[in-house]
Amino acid sequence: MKKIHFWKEHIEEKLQGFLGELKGPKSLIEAIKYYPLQKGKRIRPLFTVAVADSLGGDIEDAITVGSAIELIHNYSLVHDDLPCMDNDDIRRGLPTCHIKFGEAHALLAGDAILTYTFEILSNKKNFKTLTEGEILEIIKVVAKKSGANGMVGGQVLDIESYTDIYEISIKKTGALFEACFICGGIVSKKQGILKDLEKIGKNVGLLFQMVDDYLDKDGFYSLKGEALRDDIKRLRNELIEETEKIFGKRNEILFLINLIYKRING
Ligand code: GRG
Repeated sequence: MKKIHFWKEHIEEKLQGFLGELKGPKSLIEAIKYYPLQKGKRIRPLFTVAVADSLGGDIEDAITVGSAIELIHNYSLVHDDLPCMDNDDIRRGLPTCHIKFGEAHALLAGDAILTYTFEILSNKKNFKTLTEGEILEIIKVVAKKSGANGMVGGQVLDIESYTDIYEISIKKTGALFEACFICGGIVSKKQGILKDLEKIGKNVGLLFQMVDDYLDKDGFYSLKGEALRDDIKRLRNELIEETEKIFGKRNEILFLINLIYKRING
């Protein structure tokens, strides 16, 4: 827990640092900073750092990559809240980005967060231990998992009321968690286990979405009702087993999985 707390503080500092360097019209910069600098769980970057920590990767580089993925997550929330999507007025107990800054600024802030993510990732000076090849690989993974056949694709299936909730969730939510795990592996120079890491990331995303749906009583809950609790428990147990196989019994990844799981018990 001590480690998680320390990493979370560093992720927040890293985000503040990156966003503090960004230049542009004042109104746009304010809208860009609004979500990423709010209090979030930072669960995605924490997984990247926890994976790197368990595999002997450089923590500072993992924090940089994780923070970049956290920016993608925040851009997706800005766009997800827009009137043309979920049309939400409140997020994290505060007015949503478009309510505070207007729709056009929120749309453009989301665009700029997305492009800034790749500016950060493509700057070799932001990394201590990664080769250009590894940086390129990370950029490719993050782009692919957040794009048309990943998070954005999942969002499209969702708004089209596509019926396969597993496919929607694996793409909309799981793909970014897959990126977190794969990138933790790349930072740690463990090419041989990237497929295994991707699988764990997918199932962590699925667990996250199932728990969220259980609490909101929608999505998977609409399909399964209270039986969803058993599915969540089963998936959590499978995940713990898979994770222990690769990382052993003492690591922060297990703690983060249980943090997601425990939300169903209030
Ligand atoms: C609009 C391009 C585009 C994509 C949207 C929003 C989205 C894709 C995916 C979110 C999927 C998701 C995780 C849904 C569950 C809703 C939810 C709880 C989102 C917030 O994620 P947290 O809990 O947020 O990690 P914090 O506030 O901790 O950052």
